[in-house]
Amino acid sequence: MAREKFYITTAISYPNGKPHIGHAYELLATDALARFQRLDGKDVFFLTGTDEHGIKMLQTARKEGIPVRELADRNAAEFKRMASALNASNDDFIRTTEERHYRASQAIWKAMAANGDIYKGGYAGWYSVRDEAYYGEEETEVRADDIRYGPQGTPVEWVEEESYFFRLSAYQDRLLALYESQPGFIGPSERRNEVMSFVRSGLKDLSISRTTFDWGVPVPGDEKHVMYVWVDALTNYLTGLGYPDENAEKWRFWPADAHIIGKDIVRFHAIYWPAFLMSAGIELPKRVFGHGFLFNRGEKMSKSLGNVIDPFTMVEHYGLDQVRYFFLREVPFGQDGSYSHEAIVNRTNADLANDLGNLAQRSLSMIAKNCGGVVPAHGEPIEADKAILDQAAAALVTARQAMAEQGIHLALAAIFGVVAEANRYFAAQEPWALKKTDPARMETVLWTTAEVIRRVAILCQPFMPDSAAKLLDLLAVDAGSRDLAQVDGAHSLVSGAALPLPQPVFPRYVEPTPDNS
Ligand code: ME8
Repeated sequence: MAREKFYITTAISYPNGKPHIGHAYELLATDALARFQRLDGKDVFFLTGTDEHGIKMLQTARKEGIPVRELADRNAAEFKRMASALNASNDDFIRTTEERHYRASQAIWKAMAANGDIYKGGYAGWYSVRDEAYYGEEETEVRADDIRYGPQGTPVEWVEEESYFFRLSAYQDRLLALYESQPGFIGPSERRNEVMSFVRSGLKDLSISRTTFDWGVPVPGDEKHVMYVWVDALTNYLTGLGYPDENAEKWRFWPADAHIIGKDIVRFHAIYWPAFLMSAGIELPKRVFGHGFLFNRGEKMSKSLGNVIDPFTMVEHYGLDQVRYFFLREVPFGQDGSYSHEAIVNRTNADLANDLGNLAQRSLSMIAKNCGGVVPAHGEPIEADKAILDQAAAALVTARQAMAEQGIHLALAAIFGVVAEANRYFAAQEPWALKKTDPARMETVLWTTAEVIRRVAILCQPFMPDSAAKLLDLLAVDAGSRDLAQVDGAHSLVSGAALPLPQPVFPRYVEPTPDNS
């Protein structure tokens, strides 16, 4: 039977600077969602990349005194390096300056034009270069500094030029019908409500081309114009699957199952994108999920505030899986979150080093010492054994449900709930005391603990791939037996199987001192 397909994407980032922790956060959350579905037997395609056109890129290049293509090349390389530093499992990395993307963007443009949705006119209105967005006058305000700002707090400038328009106003009712009939189209629900009220308040036609610069995809048949950057940017999700070649091998992944993006760009994904697709006669994605923003100790990150934390430094300093775990566990996915040194250290030491790491190290060391280095035997289970094994099996059900709705933190809470309970189980059963009084029961307790660790480790793979693999290696679980379907009693550890010598998997974070830094 053909496996069910699953197509997931991140936003594509502007490479006008190096990647920051917000970019890293989105990528690793999406990676966890992709890995989860892969381990759950789906045929997954995961796309990320860079959004290289637009005025913001041009202005940054001018400021640096370099050609814009050089800026794009330099920083796109940094985004690729970040994907590998974060152990992202993306299947492709798209750059919007690639030839394949020009083809896709021009094809969707032609399809929208053929549907009668594109016309030429003149644009006069406000534009934010930082957001690469057009705003209605009523969405802007002049502040005390005499500068006019848009709804995201970025300055806007007056633009007046000849432009092609997309008949967005014609899609208002169809969009509202979409949100009504497919309540899961936009998540979380606060974002859905915002979009619905924006669309209800009325949609104006959208300016979709510019003539005052040429850094963009040329408009087919009128090369004086380049496409508005968001028209080409959104199309990346199709380019990645081979569009416009609908016979492309990867086209079978369309429609996207989830576009994972930040809350600031929900309007583009939940209004413009489905309207473009309807116009071009292309199936709509199933879900757009807007995650929250990360703040450094509650302050918004910005280059001028000097609190932009480099994800490379963070991973080097705290460890990759520690960083992955921290962000995915600490920040409810969909809400804003804050991070600080103390919070990362606390999660690293409390959850990983103490709860999971120590439990594995203590139980596996006891097995090595007292059970001849093989998986111990296990007798008739008592209620406590059954309860902890059942909780581990139930965590899979919870995690599946949560991950299907991007509740990444809920999945991790269920998994680490098992770890906390397993620690209580281990302490209450006192296998070290049983060693003298009832060695057979000691073996059952150690087997049960090791089996719970096996289940937890399988479940941890999407979030902490390397560390989970190390745990599974310590339990001698072979590479073909690590799918989520194996988190059950039918695939339990087999008594008598040889185990390698236990090694610590989750080091404690120790504050650097002048001597050891
Ligand atoms: O918006 N915390 O690119 P981008 C969490 N090119 N997420 C953050 C964040 C933060 N502090 N800062 C940014 C763009 N992001 C467009 C997207 S998609 C067709 C085109 C998120 O480099 C942001 O919300 O400004 C977005 O999802 C992604 O990082 C890229 O942001």
